[in-house]
Amino acid sequence: NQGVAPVTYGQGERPPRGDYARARSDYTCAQDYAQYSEADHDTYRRLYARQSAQIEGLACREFIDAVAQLGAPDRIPRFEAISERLRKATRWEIVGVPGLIPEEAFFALLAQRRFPVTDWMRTPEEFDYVVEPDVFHDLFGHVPLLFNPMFADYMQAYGEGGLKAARLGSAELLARLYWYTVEFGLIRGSEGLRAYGAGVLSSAGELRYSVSSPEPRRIGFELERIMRTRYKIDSYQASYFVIDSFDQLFEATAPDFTPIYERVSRLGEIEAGAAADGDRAIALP
Ligand code: HBI
Ligand code: FE
Repeated sequence: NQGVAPVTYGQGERPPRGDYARARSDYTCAQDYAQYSEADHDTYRRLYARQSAQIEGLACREFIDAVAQLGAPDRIPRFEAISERLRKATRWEIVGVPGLIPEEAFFALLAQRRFPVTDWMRTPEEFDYVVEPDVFHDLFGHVPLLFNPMFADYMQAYGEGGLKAARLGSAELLARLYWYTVEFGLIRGSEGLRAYGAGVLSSAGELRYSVSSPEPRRIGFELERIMRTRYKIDSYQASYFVIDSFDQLFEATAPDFTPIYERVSRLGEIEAGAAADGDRAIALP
């Protein structure tokens, strides 16, 4: 346990929260369950109650069917208890991390079917918005869909693709793919337009906004278009990308990305809310 240097995130000037001194060299750490105050458990209970009350009709069916796997809704779950169920379902497990970790360490964990879950809880004052992912964002937003076999396979393929991209210096393109699928992705299935991205599912306001507001642009999933598109980290998304199925997402990670990187770097970036040639616009029902 030599401890690791904390990672600065976003513009890189804000030192992250979390106690990186207790992390192993792969940035993982045991969930420090003793750190949670009654206020922390109460914050979890209130966040869970607010989000779970609004998922019907807004979150995708696969998420709604799996969210109960988090266990009791009134206290912060023990990661090991969730991992026991998750291993049986899709051979994934969740591991504690002190907060955001460097991209390569993050990709490496996903490639091993180990999802990093930040173990600190936001303060009651941050109830509506916390800048960095906390234990609620990671557990409620990311973990339920890891119980879905196809999505679970996509997440591992994404991690493997990320390791390759990092070696090619293209990790930013993979970060955009993560942003517009795993964090803010929408899916249009038999029930209509629904959210599957963790950033949307764990947000009080953006969940409804993403699938029902006429304001944002909604574009059919297209890998190169996504890799060209910049994103904003501190407001609702100006554009959302829509898949038809998790199979489609998994298939998209199959090809070798190298030629895609070359084309993307030649074609140039697209601003978060802009339209681009060839966009397949997805209309509201
Ligand atoms: N670290 N703990 C943690 N959780 C994330 O979701 C995360 C990260 N580091 C980097 C990162 N996400 C993104 O840059 C990915 O696109 C790699
Ligand atoms: Fe996240």
